[in-house]
Formats: sequence, C-alpha cells, structure tokens
Amino acid sequence: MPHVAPVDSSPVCSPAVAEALAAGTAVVALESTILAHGLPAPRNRATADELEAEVRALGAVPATIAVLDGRAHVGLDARGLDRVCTEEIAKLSVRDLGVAAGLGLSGATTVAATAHLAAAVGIAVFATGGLGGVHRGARETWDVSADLAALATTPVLTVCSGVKSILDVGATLEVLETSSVPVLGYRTDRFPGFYRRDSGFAVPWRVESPDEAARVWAAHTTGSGMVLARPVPDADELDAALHDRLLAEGLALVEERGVTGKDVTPALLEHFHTASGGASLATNVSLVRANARLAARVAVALTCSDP
Ligand code: PSU
Ligand code: MN
Repeated sequence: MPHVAPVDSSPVCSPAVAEALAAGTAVVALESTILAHGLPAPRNRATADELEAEVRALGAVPATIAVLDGRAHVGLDARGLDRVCTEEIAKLSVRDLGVAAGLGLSGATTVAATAHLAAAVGIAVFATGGLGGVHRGARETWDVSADLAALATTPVLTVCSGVKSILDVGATLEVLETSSVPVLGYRTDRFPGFYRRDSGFAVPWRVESPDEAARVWAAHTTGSGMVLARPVPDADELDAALHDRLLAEGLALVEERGVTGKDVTPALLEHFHTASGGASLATNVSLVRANARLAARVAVALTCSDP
C-alpha cells in the first residue's frame, strides 16, 4: 500500500503550445533562470515579452518554461511571467524538478532543466543567453554545471552565445566534446564568450544559415543535444577593457564573499550589471533577443523540412 499520494510531476503545456505541438508548428523553448536570476527587475519582465515577441514575429510559438507551485509549465501566461520576474523563487536544475514538484515549490529552470522539460513535451529548439559550464578552479571545487550533463543526454538544439569568460571556456569545450555534444558556430569560426564575440577558442564546426543548422540538427540522431553558438550582434559587444575589469572584480568578489555552488553565476552577473552602469545589461538583452530570433528561424526551417 503506498503511503504517499501520487504526485503528478509531468509538465503541462499552455493551450498555445499544446496546439502548436499537435499541429506541427514551430515552437521555441525559452529559459526562465535568465529572467529570475540573470536580469534585474523590471528589465527582466520587459525582456520576457520581447523574447516571446521575437519568436512570434518569425512564425514560431514561444514556450517559456518554469515551475509554479510544484507544476512544470511549458508556456507561461502573463501572470506566470509576472511571477517568475518578481517572486523570490528557487533556481532549479534537473535534479531539483522532483523536489519542487514534491514540495509544491516554484522555481525558474536553468538551461539543463529547461532543455529536459522541452524534450519531455517534444520541443527540439531552445534559446537562451549563455550555457553553464566548467568553472575556473573546478579542479578543486568540482563545480561543473549540470547544463553539460543535460546537453549530453537531452536531444535539444540550444541556441546561445557560448559561455561567459567567468568560466573555464577551454575545459567547457572539452567536456562538450567528451559528452558527444556537437558545437556549431553561427557564421563564425570562434566560440563566443557571451559579452564578447570571441572567447579565444575555436568552434569545431560552422554553419551559415538557419537552414544549414536545421539540416545538421535533423541529421543528428545520436540522442545528445547540440549547441548552436551565435555571437552577440557587433554593435552590442561589451568593450574589451571594461569586460576584463568587470571579470577580474567579479571573480575577486565571489572569492572574498565565499560565494559557492549555484549562487556563483547570479552573483557574477549582478556584479557585471551594477558595475557596468547598464552596459552589460544592454549586451545581455541584445544577445538573448538575437538568439531567440535565430532559434525561431531554425525551428521554422525544421518544420519546412518535415516530410
Ligand atoms: N550563464 C549566463 N547567464 C545565466 C546562466 C548562465 O550567462 O543566466 C544561468 C543559466 O540558467 C544556466 C545556469 O543554466 O545559470 C547555470 O548555473 P550553474 O552554473 O549553477 O549550473
Ligand atoms: Mn555550479
């Protein structure tokens, strides 16, 4: 006899997303940690709307993903977006989804958790800002984002602007290779470094169009995810000297305050945003919007290539 009432932890799709999936219309998953823990209020709420509008304008349906009161939602309404952007909610990676469901908690989903939930309902394309990865000093701290493990086992194409230089970029690319996750540069040979167009590392492959990316994704059948890395638009790249100063300060701050674990990324982001007088925020919003557009174009190309 079970002593515990069953908990329904399956994700629920919004009517628009459910309809699009049933009809085979293009759908793009959007992440919520970037809204709840990556961007300050009230800019986060405006960005949430802008991202969804970018996707819709290109003929795809946006599906922002988060957990509300224990239930994973794929596609949020205005009220859901309000909650993600204003409430003090948890940051949920894949391992936390069952905890949130069991305890009835709300939380924003990371790249890992968003990709997991997207794949669970049959969404193949996902747009975000930056991936989590191998942190500097991981040799001692073992701090390697669960985003990398999720990409290894979750068949979702993630459109992003690479990883921040707050991470060990070379080690992150090595783990992606070990995990059999292909990395494609979008019209670039260089792996982007989020605020900067070039992280200093090369990408193994390059595609020139959404169509080419869609063809590669359609031919990728090994079960892992794929990264489509699009650098921030030229005009919005953060100044190199400013970037290097913020990075050095941010890393020192985290060390000094003893910030660890899942609080490291939000703490560094907040330092960038406050200490750059809004410049890093403009870069951040610009690149996520560009990634949402590219993801929408790839999702649409994928529906056109369906037999
Ligand atoms: N990198 C960014 N912005 C972000 C994140 C990463 O440039 O907002 C967020 C994403 O949600 C990512 C998560 O999935 O941080 C990774 O966190 P951690 O390093 O704790 O795994
Ligand atoms: Mn971590």
